[in-house]
Amino acid sequence: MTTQSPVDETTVLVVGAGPAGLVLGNLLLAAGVDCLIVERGSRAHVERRARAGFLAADTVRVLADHGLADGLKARGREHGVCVFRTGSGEFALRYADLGRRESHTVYPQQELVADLVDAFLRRGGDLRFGTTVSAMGGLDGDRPWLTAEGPDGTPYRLSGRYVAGCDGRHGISRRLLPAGTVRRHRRRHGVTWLALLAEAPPSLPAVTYAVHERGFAGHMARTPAVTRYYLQCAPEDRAESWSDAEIWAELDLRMRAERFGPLRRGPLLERALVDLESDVLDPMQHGRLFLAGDAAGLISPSAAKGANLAVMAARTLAEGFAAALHRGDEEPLARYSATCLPRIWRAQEFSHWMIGLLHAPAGDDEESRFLRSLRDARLETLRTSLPHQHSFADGYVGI
Ligand code: RFL
Repeated sequence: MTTQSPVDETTVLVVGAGPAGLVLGNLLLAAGVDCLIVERGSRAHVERRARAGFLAADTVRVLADHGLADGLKARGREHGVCVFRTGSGEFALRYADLGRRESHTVYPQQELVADLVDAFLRRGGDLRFGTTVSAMGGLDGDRPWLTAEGPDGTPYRLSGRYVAGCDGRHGISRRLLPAGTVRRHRRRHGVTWLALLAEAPPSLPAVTYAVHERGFAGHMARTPAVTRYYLQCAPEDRAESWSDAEIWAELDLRMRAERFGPLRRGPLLERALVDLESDVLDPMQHGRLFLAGDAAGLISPSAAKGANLAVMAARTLAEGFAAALHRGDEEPLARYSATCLPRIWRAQEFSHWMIGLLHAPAGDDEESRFLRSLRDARLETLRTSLPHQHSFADGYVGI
């Protein structure tokens, strides 16, 4: 049930009910800080939006420390191996036995979001679905405000002591950091994926990355009945222009099904194009506005870091708000960007390296040939060098 409280004054106004906003909201309530979450989508929409699935051990610890991990402990699955398939064969990297010796928990993002919504409402939180923030102001003063439009379309004002912009890459908050105070760091990686969700059990026991002359293909378990696949495609492709038959044929080819065994097919529940892109703002705050998650630091899904970074930023921000409000200590909030950005940049660096590990241009020009040979050398180093495997394991599962 959506709660609709008459109260329009709170302490922390949270925009967006994705992983960042919901973790922040739950941690604030647990710390005794009033907050209110405003979310544009309906509850059904946010609880069905399939995206991430791989949660790092650090993320799971943060959730468990705050009583938010019951669902993922009960239904998530531990995952500690990834496999690379190339023209010369395949090799498995048991990253849970290397480096930090940590594994992922595979738990679909929409199930985590549903658990977080449920926990927030059970704690008595005020969560307004179907409500869009259309304006924000007073960020330089001590009483910032938002204009929100609820399901009936009537605008109303909300005010608080702080605003947390957790409204993702297309949200309003990131546009309100004044030009001149914030520097944007952006890269479009020149790679496009067709992201697919198949109603089919995983075909393979591990995440499998296939490097093929026709482009990258990936296989990632989500649940015992649903599997995510990725197919690199041309940037100008349209998701609908791929037929189901073409998708499965291309997956078979790139995953080398003839050699390693067939993929389990099923209806495609979702297909969407994802342009691999990074977009980091520095600082992630201005006055009383603080950004968290994709709003502050979009990362390509190549290394499955986005939802994890969102949870970690929400934890840092919750601690900052609690320190300021309970102890009058503004220092952690003042340092918020400086605390988060090194973590974001380490994840960006690893994610960027993964893009170069898995992709290279197909052309027969000199540069394409050079980049393909570099990619092949990287894969060979990873296959044969134990120090590189330890370092990969740290970057892959660390956050
Ligand atoms: P979200 O999840 O986008 O939530 C933002 C929310 O803000 C709302 N909103 C507004 N509400 C009110 N007023 C407005 N004006 C508003 N504007 C926006 C939106 O409706 C939305 O509900 O951002 P958040 O919380 O920062 O979380 C980020 C993660 O969702 C994202 O990083 C991950 O999904 C990225 N990602 C992955 N991350 C991982 O850690 N592991 C993975 O395995 C993984 N796989 C993926 C992914 C992202 C993918 N896509 C779709 C790019 C796989 C894919 C295909």
